[in-house]
Amino acid sequence: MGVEDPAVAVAVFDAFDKNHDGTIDFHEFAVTMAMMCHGSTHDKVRFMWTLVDQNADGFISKEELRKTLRSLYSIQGKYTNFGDIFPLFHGCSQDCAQRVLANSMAENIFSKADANHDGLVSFEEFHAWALQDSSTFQDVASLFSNLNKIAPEL
Ligand SMILES: [Ca+2]
Ligand SMILES: [Ca+2]
Repeated sequence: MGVEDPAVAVAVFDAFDKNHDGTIDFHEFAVTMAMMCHGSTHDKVRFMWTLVDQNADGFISKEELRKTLRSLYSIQGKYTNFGDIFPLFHGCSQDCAQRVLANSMAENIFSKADANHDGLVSFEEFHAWALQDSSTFQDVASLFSNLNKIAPEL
């Protein structure tokens, strides 16, 4: 499939494989994508959480967030030239733009979501952040929606 980081590929797979039988059927995929487009904020938060908390320890580390965002931006980078959207990246390689975008988004989210400053984001913190900072949350949600485009490769 078209995701470079194996850990993210596994997490994407798990998130779609609702009945954990090791396969993703079209129904599971359609249900997940419909939820990502039309679901409540809570549903979207839950879905994102499953993907980002790669070691399933109940917390998001900045590294987990950065790696997930990196993969999501690399998916977006297949369809988008970042230099066209962000003048800042004009003349930068896609790889460089993806790294910078992922790092700055991870820093941005952590600075707002890690309310108790323990260096980790709990589910409650993540959920509270999604409600408070809805414009950034929507940006991230639209990145997750790009998973739709790699569906044929899954
Ligand atoms: Ca974790
Ligand atoms: Ca925290």
